[in-house]
Amino acid sequence: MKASNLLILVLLTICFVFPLNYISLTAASADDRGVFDSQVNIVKDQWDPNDDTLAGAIPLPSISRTPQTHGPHTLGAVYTNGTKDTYDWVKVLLEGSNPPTKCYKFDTIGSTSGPSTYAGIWDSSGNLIWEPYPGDKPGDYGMGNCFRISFAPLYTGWYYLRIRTYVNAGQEKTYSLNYKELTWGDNLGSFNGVTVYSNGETTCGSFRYIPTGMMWQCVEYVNRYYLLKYAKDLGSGNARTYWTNRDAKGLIGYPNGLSTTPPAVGDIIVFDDPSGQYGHVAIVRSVDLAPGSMSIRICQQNCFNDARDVD
Ligand SMILES: [Ca+2]
Repeated sequence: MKASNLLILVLLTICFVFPLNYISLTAASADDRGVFDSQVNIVKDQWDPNDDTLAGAIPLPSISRTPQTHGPHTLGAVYTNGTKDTYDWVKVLLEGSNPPTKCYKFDTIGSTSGPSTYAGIWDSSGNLIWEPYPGDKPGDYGMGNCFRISFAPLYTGWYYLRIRTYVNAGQEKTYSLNYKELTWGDNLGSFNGVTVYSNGETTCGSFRYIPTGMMWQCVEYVNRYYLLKYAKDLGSGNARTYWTNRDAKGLIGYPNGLSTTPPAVGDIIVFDDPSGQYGHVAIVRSVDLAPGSMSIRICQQNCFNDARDVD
C-alpha cells in the first residue's frame, strides 16, 4: 500500500468549510416596504445625499484586523426634490498584490429587518471589479437581511463599495457596515515542508485561485501537498467529492468502519457534509496504532484557521 493511494471516509455531522447556503428573502415583505417608502418622506442620514455617487464616497478610517463599524445609514430616503437615496458609497484604502496576500471582509451582519442589503466593489474609474455572485445577493449566505463580502485585492489603492437594497433598489433600509482585515494568508506553520495558510474565517471564500485551488480552502492544501510530495494532480472539486471521485483522482478508498487497513501518514481524510455540499479534507500527519492510545493527527486548512490546523 502506498501512502498516497489511501483514502478514508469519515462521516461527521459537521461542515468546516461553509455554513448551509440558504436563500431566504421574503419578497412580500420587501414589496410592502417599497410601497411604504414611496409615500413617506423618510429622514435622510448624515452622509446623504453626498454619498449617493462614487465621487462622493465616504472614506472609511484605516482598515485593520480590529473590527470597525460605520453607520448607521438609512437608504431609501426621499429628498425634498423628490429623488431617492438609492445608493451609499464608501471608499477604503486596501493593500493588494498579485497573487494577493491580504483579504478584507465587509458585511452588514446584525441587520435583522427590512430588505436585504446588497453590495459590490468598484475601482476609482467606476468599473465593477468584485461581485462574488453576480445576479444573486453577493455573499449573503442566507442571512436574509445582510450581505457579506470577502475581498482579496490584486493591487494597493482605493476601492469603492456601493451598498443598495436587494431586488428593488431604493427601499427603506437602515444598516451599519462592519469591516476588517482577515487573518487570511497568515502562515500557520507547515507539515513536511508544505505551508498551511489561514483562510481568515471558515465562512470566507476568497474566490482567488492558484493552480492548486481557491486560496486558502481545505482542498487547496491537499492538492498542494499531493503535488509537492507525490507530483500528483488531484484536480478540483468540493472536499466531499474527493471520496466520491476517488477513482478518477487515482486514489483508493478505504471506508471508515469497514476497512481493516489503518491510515498512514500522507493519506487524505475526507469528511462528508450532511448537506451534500462542501465537506472537508485533511492530510494525515501522524498515526498511533498502539492499543490504548490509538489515534491519528491531521494537518489541514480552513478548520480553525490558527496554529491548531497544523498541530
Ligand atoms: Ca446615500
